[in-house]
Amino acid sequence: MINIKENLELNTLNHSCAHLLAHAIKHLYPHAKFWVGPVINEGFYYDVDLGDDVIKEEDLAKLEKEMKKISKDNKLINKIELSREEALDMFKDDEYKIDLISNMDEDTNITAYKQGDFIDLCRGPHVNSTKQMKYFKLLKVSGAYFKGDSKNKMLQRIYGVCFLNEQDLIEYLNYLEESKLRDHRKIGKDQELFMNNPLVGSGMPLWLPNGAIIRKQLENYIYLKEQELGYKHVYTPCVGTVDLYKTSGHWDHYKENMFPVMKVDDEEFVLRPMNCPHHMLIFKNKLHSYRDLPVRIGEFATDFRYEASGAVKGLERVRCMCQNDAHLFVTPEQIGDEFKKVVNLILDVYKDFGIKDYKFRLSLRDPLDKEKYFDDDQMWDTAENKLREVLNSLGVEYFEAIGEAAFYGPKLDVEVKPAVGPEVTLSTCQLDFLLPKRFDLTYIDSKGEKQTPVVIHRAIFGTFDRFTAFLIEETKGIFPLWLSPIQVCIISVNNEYHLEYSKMIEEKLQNSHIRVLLDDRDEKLGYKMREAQTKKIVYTLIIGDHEKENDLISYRIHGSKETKEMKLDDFINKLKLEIENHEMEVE
Ligand code: TSB
Ligand code: ZN
Repeated sequence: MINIKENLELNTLNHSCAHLLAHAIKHLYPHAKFWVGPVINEGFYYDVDLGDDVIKEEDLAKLEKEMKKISKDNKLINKIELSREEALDMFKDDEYKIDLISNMDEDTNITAYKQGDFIDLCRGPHVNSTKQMKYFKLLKVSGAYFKGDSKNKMLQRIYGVCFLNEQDLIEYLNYLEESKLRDHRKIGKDQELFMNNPLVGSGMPLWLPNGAIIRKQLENYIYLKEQELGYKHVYTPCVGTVDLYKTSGHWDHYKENMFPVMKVDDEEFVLRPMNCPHHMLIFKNKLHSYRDLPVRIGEFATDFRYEASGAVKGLERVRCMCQNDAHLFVTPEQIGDEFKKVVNLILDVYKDFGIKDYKFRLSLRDPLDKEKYFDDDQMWDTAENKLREVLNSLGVEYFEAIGEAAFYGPKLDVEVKPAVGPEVTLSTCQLDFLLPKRFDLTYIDSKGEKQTPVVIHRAIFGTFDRFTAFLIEETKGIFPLWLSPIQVCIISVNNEYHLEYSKMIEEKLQNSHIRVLLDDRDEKLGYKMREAQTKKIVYTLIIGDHEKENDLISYRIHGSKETKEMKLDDFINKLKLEIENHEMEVE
């Protein structure tokens, strides 16, 4: 979707439309006072103080009508240059404008823009006439504290968007509609996948039984893949002492992303933001020969990170997350091969999930940022060049991003483009020469000498949280069979005659570990079938006379109107196969 702020023409148009909105507000609410009305990526907004009046969603149409009227009037938009005194005098009754003017540098050229009977302090630029704003829409209204400070007065923020032609506006509104339909927070609530509660805290989702089923399937899926590739899984505590994170370097380079210290007796703990230090200690727990390497330590590990409250979003950006993490301890010669295996695992998983639209980002350090990055240019150059070399030999296309590396080393991040919204970083594979040194890790090489291993940090799903958010939005909550919280819904057409047979089917499915719901309510067939649809259940079985007499089941797949019939045992085998193969689509 187009970024309006970055498009020069749309930026000006939207800025002018913010003035058009303010003009209309002034007509309908003459006492209104305005704070700022900037252009944002998605259009524009205006913050307004309406005294005791409140603008609700249903008032937006009225405002749009007034905006259309002013637009039709074809008012010319004129720029007026003002001296500081003139500006202060012109807006003397408006404390918001006085605040703006007073905070301007002495040498700022102060300008205002006038259209008909409306004048607003503004830097511009603007379009020439109100007539140029024809294709706009007011989108929503919310509260916003003056200057974003909760101690200040609450203003009303009205959002809108404006395009150059009707087609673009319609497309954009359709896109917004689609985004709303896919929003994982809404689907998560409707389908009881996860919830939040302020008593637990912001960015700390609670996974409900339906969501937990999905997560468990993802865990089982990736666990098996990792096991086949020689990973050993561990469990470690989600806290560590401050000293642990001082040793790793997190304390010096990652502290602002961490929760504050907890003191218990004589120990100082932090909630861990990453699991690497724990895995380093597990490696260190015994002597290693070069023959043992690579050692691959995996964990589904809970981490806590301080994310700004405004950035927290559903399961996509959380403060408590579970990484599908692993640390691979390798000899320098093994880096290339082991890295390739990780990239192949990522590609394999993406193929299973039908993820096709993604880019590899080589995240490098910012050599000037000595605070974020460990200060050892030679180590960084070695790691970055090695990573480039591996990527080139792999033949994958990638782009470079300065300042996106972890503090301990460069990363290969995978940016995935979802059906709606901006790219998200899911998988990551990182090269680290630092932490093994800081933890004094060693292995014995073929000559019997001590060497330091290199560590590859990697997360295939990234976190289960973010990956699930992505899956919900991709599938619109219609999950593939193997992930679906309820896989089969059995509808007994008439309980008096068909319930017993339906119960037998339910039991057989359950014994085959298929997640089943028997709808034996005394409701009409059509009603029960519609409900199975809204619950996004993959298979709906309809059990009536025909099925009972012929020892059959009839089924419908979600979204299809076609009914097929089958012997129960064949149906069970078909489902088992589809589940085992992690089929994304079923027939
Ligand atoms: C891979 N130490 C490494 C690990 O060994 C590490 O922590 N890397 S990370 O910082 O890049 O995080 C791994 C993945 O977690 C990211 O690729 C991203 O997909 C996911 N992630 C990061 N922050 C959040 C968050 N706040 N909410 C949800 N997922 C997140
Ligand atoms: Zn790590």
